[in-house]
Amino acid sequence: MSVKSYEFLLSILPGLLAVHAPLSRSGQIKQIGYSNNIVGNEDLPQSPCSRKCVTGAPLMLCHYVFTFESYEVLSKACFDCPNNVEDCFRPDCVPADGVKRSILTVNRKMPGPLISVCQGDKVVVDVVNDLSSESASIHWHGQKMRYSPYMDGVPHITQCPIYAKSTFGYNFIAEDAGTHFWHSHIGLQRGDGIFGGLIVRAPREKDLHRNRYDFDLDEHVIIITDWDHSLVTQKYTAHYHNNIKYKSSNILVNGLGRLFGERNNSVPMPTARFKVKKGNRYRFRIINSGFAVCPIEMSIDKHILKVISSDGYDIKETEADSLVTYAGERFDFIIDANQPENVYWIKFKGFMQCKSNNVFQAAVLHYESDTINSNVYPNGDLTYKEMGRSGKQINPLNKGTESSSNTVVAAPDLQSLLPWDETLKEIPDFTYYISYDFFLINNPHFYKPPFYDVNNVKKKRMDSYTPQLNHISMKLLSVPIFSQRDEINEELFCNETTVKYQDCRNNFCSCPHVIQVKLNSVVELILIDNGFAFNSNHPFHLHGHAFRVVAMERVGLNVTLEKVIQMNENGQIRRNLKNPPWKDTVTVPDGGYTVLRFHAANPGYWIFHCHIELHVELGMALVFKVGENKDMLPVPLNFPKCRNYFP
Ligand SMILES: *[C@@H]1O[C@H](CO)[C@@H](O)[C@H](O)[C@H]1NC(C)=O
Ligand SMILES: *[C@@H]1O[C@H](CO)[C@@H](O)[C@H](O)[C@H]1NC(C)=O
Ligand SMILES: *[C@@H]1O[C@H](CO)[C@@H](O)[C@H](O)[C@H]1NC(C)=O
Ligand SMILES: [Cu+2]
Repeated sequence: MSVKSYEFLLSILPGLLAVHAPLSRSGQIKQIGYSNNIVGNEDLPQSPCSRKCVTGAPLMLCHYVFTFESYEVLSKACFDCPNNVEDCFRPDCVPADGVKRSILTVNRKMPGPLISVCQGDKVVVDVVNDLSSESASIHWHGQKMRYSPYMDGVPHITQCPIYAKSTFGYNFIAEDAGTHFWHSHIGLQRGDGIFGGLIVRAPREKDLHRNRYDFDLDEHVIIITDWDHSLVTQKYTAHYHNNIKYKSSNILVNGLGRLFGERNNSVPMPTARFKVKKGNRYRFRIINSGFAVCPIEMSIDKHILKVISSDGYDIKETEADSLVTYAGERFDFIIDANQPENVYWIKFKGFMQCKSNNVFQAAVLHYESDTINSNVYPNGDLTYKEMGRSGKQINPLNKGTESSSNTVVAAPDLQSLLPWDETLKEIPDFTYYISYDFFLINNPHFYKPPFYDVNNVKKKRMDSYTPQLNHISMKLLSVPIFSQRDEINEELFCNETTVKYQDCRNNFCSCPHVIQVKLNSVVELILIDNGFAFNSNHPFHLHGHAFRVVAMERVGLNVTLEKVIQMNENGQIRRNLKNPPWKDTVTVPDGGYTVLRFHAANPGYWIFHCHIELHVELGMALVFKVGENKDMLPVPLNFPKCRNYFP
């Protein structure tokens, strides 16, 4: 079916929905009944859009209703979970790790519905915001939205927030194949449960790794997240206003987990379980949906990981004992089920804010066999200490190419299988430094001179640090700068040059941070984590584009912008331009730099931000304006608008 006929069908859809398919809380199947190509689609793995992707076969329109709601872990829908394990898998039961708390859900599931489609399918998601007061949004992480930049899901940038009690219909073509995910892009909602997988498959014959595995199943998607035992906002206000240091409480794997060791659940909770058959090779897909500073190492007892892809871009197959992922990253890897039929631990070890409580989690790799029943676990309890695995590790924490024993997500350690393109020309068109750290400044969110000034509140007791990019905190406007760009006075935009006179190293600077780049130029970003305040780690995500990772190095415990500029001018930053991997989310070693190249070919306003949820909420973000307003696609007629009002 051509894109044109989609457009026609979409134009008549809203009316149909109103007549035949009132929006339902449970997100039930909408049988629109027009053509076999238009299907309503629940989130079941066997949903019609999740199918074998074949070249030339008809594309589909995959329609979902996503209802946002405040909900509870272990609600009454869970009956006797975990005493009766089957009850934990009843409809609407969110078992999590067995600790009751308030959460936010889409369709009373966590993770929310898995969207699994073929490349080129049309995805339509009606987001019904049934929260009592908060607004909502969904970002489709990994989709560049080349033909629908207004569907990027970033409130105040590409659209208005979806207000409580209103519905917004997302509608885009799944152009970018790979392992992706969707998540709320507002406040701290991802941390409270608003996230889910988005898998876009290309026909198998286009897959460069097609002969390396036998199965690529939705049930082998692994979504991991760090987890808390109360609403995240509560933890963060305590962190910032009462100096109660933020510590993660657990890690969940596909929404499941257990408290191991001395924190154990009195009745053990079920963990995630991934079934395989001996003799086969499986493509697994891991998505890190974490929200705090919690890099997670994964390994599987007695198995190796053959990593083949990251963020939807193929890389040369690379074997590893363990793999570290950061918030927002995805990796695909192959597992050979070549061990004796048994159950094996899949181990997840958390670092940084997850290390404080020795947070870890486990799931089960289960070889199907007549003698192994579905509730069997590998023997023994687990401890944090046993979680790590020695040997080759991909994407290690705060390490770069300074040592040849590290395997980082930059060439030559990981190599793209995609051909040369313009991003690899020797001299980029535009080089931009983005330097950051945590700063002790009078951020009015935390301090209020003269009453409690940063200098007169006792040090150590009440230190609240502000993470900033080039000493600026991103300030969102009430008017979305993309969808209502005609109403914006661009003199409001700032960058480090325009705020120079404000002395932002000593004063708190907050403004709409927008960097303009020429359409179709090759942009090089040099990201620098100064690393003075304390040891941390920030994964960065660029919307609307993917990038090549051409360098990644740790310089020392700390490094200044000036030092990196000098290194660059002295030719000491070695860029590896031979097959550097493509990604859309990448880490930067603390006290070091990562160098990215992207081709600014997608006109629009695209946010670039740290993927730690609180950090972006505090303004650790900026926007790339790619091209001029006239180069950008118009928003659809009647696209929602918002702005301040003064009588
Ligand atoms: C839970 O931990 C306690 C204290 O360490 C221990 O006595 C008990 O056996 C553990 N229970 C389970 C089910 O592992
Ligand atoms: C910073 O803002 C000024 C004033 O609008 C503009 O001339 C300059 O090009 C901007 N710099 C960048 C890198 O966008
Ligand atoms: C910066 O790193 C050096 C070692 O490389 C260390 O001696 C120094 O204390 C660090 N400075 C700060 C402010 O952390
Ligand atoms: Cu951050």
